[in-house]
Amino acid sequence: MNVQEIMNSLEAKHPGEKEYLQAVHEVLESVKDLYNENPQYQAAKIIERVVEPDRILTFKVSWLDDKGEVQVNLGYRIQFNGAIGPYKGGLRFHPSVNLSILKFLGFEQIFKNALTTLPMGGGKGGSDFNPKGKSDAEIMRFCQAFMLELWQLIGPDTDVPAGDIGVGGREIGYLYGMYKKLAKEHTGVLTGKGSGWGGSLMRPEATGYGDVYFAQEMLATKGDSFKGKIVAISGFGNVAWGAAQKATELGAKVVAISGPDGYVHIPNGMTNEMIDYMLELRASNNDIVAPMAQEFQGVTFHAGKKPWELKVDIALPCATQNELNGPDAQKLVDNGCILVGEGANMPSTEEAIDIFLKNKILFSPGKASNAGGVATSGLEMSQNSARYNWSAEEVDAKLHRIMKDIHAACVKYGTQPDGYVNYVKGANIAGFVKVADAMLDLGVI
Ligand code: NDP
Ligand code: 2IT
Repeated sequence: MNVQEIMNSLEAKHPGEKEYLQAVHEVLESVKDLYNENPQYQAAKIIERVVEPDRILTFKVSWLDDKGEVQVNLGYRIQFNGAIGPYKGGLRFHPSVNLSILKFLGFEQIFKNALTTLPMGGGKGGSDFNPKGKSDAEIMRFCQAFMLELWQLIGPDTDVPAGDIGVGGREIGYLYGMYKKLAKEHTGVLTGKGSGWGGSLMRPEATGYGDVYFAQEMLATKGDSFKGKIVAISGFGNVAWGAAQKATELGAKVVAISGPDGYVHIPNGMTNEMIDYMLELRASNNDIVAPMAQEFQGVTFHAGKKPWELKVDIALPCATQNELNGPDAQKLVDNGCILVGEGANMPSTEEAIDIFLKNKILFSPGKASNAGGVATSGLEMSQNSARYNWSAEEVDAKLHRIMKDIHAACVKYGTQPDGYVNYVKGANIAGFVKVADAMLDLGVI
C-alpha cells in the first residue's frame, strides 16, 4: 500500500471531507507496514473496502416547533462496516453535523468496537438539529420525526444506535418510544436506555470511567497512579462528568472543566457538589460553564480560553474533535504534563499527536480510551438479549476488565524497540487486524 496514493484517490472522490480524511490517514499510517507484509490483505483489497462505508442513508426530518412553524433538518445513518457484528455507534445532534464528521466517527467506530473484544460492527448517525434552547416538547417532536425515518433501517441484530453529543438519556427515551410504537417490539435496538426499561446500569458514566481506567493502566506501566495528580478536563457533558467523578474518587484534583464558552479553573479541585451543579446546568439545556464561577467561591471563569494553558499532570480532552491543537500540545508538554487520555473522538489534531509522541508522554487515542462507552452498550445488548440485568458492580467490573484488555492489546501492538508504547499505533493495528481477518473469512461481499 502506498498511503499517499490512497489518500490522493480518496481526496479526489470525497473532496473537502477533512475530518474523514484525517481519521483515515492516521489509521493508514499506523497499519501500512503490517499491511505490506501481508499479501492476503492486499489481494482482498481490505484497505480499499474498509475506508468506504457499506451504505450511507440520508433523510429529511420535518417537525413543528412550539410556535407551530415547520422546521426541516437533515438526518443520517452511516452503516460503515459490519464484518464482526451488527452496526453499532451513536447518534450526534449538533448544528455542525455533516457527512465528513459522521464518516470520521463511523470509521473510528469500526476499530474502537473491535478493540472492545465484543462482536460489534461500526456505524454512526445524527442530524444537524441544534438541541440548544429547545423546549422538552420540541426535543420530543424532533426525536419522533427522526425515528419515523430511521426505524426501518435499524434493528437489534442489524444496527443499534446510541447517544453521542446532544443525545443522552432523554433523547434515547423519545427515540425508543417511537421505535417501539412503530415496530411493535421491545428489544435492544438502542442502547443508553433508562435503567427501568432495558438500560444497563453504569452506561451513563461508562465512557468517562473507562477513560480514567485506561489512564490508570498507562500510569501503572510507570509505577504511578492518579493519587495527588492535577487534572484538566475539557467538555461539560456525558463523558466529562464521568471522568471528573472517577478521577476525583481515585485521589486526583480536577482543576478545570470547559464548555464552548471557555473554562473554569477550580484551584482546590472539583467536589461532588460541583459535579451535581454541572449536571443541573447541562439539564437546563444551557451548556455554558461560566455560572460555575458565580456559584462557587474560588472558582474563576476564563472566557474563550482552553484548559490546556494550565499547569497539569494529566489532560483528558472530552469535548469534541480537533479541540486540542499543536500549540496547546506544546504548552501541555512544556508545563510537564505526563499523560493525555482522549475521552472525546479525535480531540487532538495530527500536529498535537506528533508533539505528544515525539516527547514520549503517555498518550491514548480516543478509539482505545473512550471505548468504555460503546463496550458498556455492548453489555446492554447482552443483557437485553438475555432478558436479564446485571448489578452496577457487575457491569463496572466487566467495563474495568475490558479497559485493561484494550490497554494490553495496545501494548502488544504498540511497543517500540526502545520500550515506549505508541498507543496510537497499538490501537489502530489491534483493531485493524481483527476487522481485516474477519473480512478475509467472510469473502468478498
Ligand atoms: P455531550 O453533548 O454530553 O457534551 C459535549 C459537550 O462539549 C457539549 O456541552 C458541547 O457544547 C461541548 N463542547 C463542544 N465543543 C467544545 C469545545 N470546543 N470546548 C469545550 N466544550 C465543547 O457529548 P458527550 O459527552 O457524549 O460527547 C463528548 C465527546 O465524547 C464527543 O467527541 C463524543 O463523540 C465522544 N464520545 C461520547 C461517548 C458517549 O458515550 N456519549 C462515547 C465515546 C466518545 P456545545 O453543544 O455547545 O458545542
Ligand atoms: O463514540 C462512541 O463510541 C459513542 N458515542 C458511543 C456509541 C455507543 O454505541 O454506545
